[in-house]
Parts: sequence; structure tokens; C-alpha cells
Amino acid sequence: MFDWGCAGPTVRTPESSPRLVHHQGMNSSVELKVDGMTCQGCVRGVTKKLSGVAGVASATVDLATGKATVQYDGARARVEEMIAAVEQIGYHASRL
Ligand SMILES: [Cu+2]
Repeated sequence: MFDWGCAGPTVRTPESSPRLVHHQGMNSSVELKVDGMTCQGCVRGVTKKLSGVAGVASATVDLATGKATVQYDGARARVEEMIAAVEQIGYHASRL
């Protein structure tokens, strides 16, 4: 079982950025290494944060490997923004 009451990052940031449900040109994908995740709650938090970055179509995060796969619109989103978003909620991310 997962420990839902984990002692991971507790920083809460408002999900403010409006996001488009669908957008043409979702043509890029990138893999990020995310450090600091300890449970599925962390995975959900990181997934949600990445998904909230403007231009990101979808994000899949794997706890076991610490790997995040992000599909995004290369014209609207930058990998640096995704990394910054993840670090904003207390994890460390780097490009694979
Ligand atoms: Cu956690």
C-alpha cells in the first residue's frame, strides 16, 4: 500500500493557469527525471503540476523510475518551464 500521508513537499501552490483542453500542434515530447517523489501522492502532484504548464498536452509520471514523460506543443511550452514548475512544488527535475 502507498503511504498517502507522506512527508513529501507540503507547499501548496494555487493552480492558477488556465489551460486549453485541446490545441493543435502537440508535437513534442520530453522525458524528465524527477527526484524526491516518495509515493503516489507525489506522482499525482507532479503530474498535475506538469499538466498545468501552458502548452502541455499530457504528462505521465512513473514513481519507480522517477521518470516523467510530457507531451507538449513545442511552440508554446519550453522544457525549462516544466522543470521550473516541478521545482516550484519542491521536487528536483532535470532533462533526461
Ligand atoms: Cu508522496
